[in-house]
Amino acid sequence: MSTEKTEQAYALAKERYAAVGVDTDAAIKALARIPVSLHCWQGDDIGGFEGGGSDLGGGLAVTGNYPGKATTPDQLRSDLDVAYSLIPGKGHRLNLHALYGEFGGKKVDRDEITPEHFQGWIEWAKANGHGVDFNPSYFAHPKAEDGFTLAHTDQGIRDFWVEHGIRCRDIGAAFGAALGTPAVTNFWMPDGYKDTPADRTGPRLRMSDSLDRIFEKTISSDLNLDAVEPKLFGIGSESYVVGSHEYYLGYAITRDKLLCLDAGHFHPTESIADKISSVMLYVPEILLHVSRGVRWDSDHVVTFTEDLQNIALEIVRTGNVDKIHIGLDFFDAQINRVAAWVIGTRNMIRALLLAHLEPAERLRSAELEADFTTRLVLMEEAKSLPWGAVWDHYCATNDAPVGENWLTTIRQYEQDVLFKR
Ligand code: RNT
Ligand code: ZN
Repeated sequence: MSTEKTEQAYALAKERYAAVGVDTDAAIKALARIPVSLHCWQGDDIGGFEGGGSDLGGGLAVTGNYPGKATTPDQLRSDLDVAYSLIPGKGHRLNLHALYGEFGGKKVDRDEITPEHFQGWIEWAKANGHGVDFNPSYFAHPKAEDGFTLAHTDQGIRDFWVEHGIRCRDIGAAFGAALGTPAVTNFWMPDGYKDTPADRTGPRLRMSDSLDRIFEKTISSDLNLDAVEPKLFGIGSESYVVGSHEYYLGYAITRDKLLCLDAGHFHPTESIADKISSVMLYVPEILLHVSRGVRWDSDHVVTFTEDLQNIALEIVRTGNVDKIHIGLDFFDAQINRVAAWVIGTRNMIRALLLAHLEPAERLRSAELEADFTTRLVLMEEAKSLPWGAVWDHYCATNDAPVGENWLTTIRQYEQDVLFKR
């Protein structure tokens, strides 16, 4: 569509929205300030650059073998550059796992990593205006092979992983200092039992002890923010996960940590949308791992589902978006990996736009007057308001392609780069 037509459609949409009390220009302005953190691991099936060849483990499973996977830091950065160029808005972030350090062919174990190994990422992020978030990697390692890390019964193994956690916070802080925006360093550990445990308390006590040791040092929240990520179950931890929702909710509240809500980490009929307003009352900030579980925590590419729309609505309705860090968490190796990032991130931003276009004032006043008929009418009619025209305008004015045209860029990149790897 021509720019002229996009703008004509936007002018009509703006008028239509004004009639229901929504200022589309204000919505766009608010949206432009929200960063989304792209997860590095969609680019290479959570491979990383340690070169060890350990099984992924931790219950993580990536399916598919689409050609062109990134195998070096430069390749991954180049793929990310293409993805960011097709996503509207500036200042989107990168969510990096510890196993993506640059080790120059040397064996550097997880308890030896330092900010030095992430210098390449720091420089790239600085040059491209990205903030960086960080994650210790408690999987794909011989010391995590039996499914336990920080809650392991073996003191030596716990000590090893505690050291990893301590170093990761320092690396997060180094990113924060270099980039002028704090890293959210997110702790997810796979610890759990496949079959019915005899003791559910012991591992949780060991986990708390390990985490308390990791978090002992105070680090300024200008540099680093710690988050903890609960999970209901995983492959190989079907019967018991040490870091359950109740466990980490209590931990985060008592230790003043961020709680991470992953959309795939609850019972399939449960949505994290409803949890946001509750946990925000008791923890300082939250991190989201926006994902799409299909029948289980399958980490499918985020599509424009009702669940996603509800998550975005609840983020915006809190009126506290600065305290909600939006990360993505999916991995699909059956389709072009760069396209997967673009699809999922554009959908996240699209859902945030739709949330900003909600006729919020009219809905709330109907609700306060207990006029539930009006509330339902407004909600349903809002679904067919011309928000697509606002989205096209947003893309056009924020350096991103309008509509599906971005796929031609991906196809060209396949021919020029990906298929030559
Ligand atoms: C696993 C968690 C975790 C991972 C990443 C790779 O169930 O969701 O966030 O997906 O850290
Ligand atoms: Zn997650």
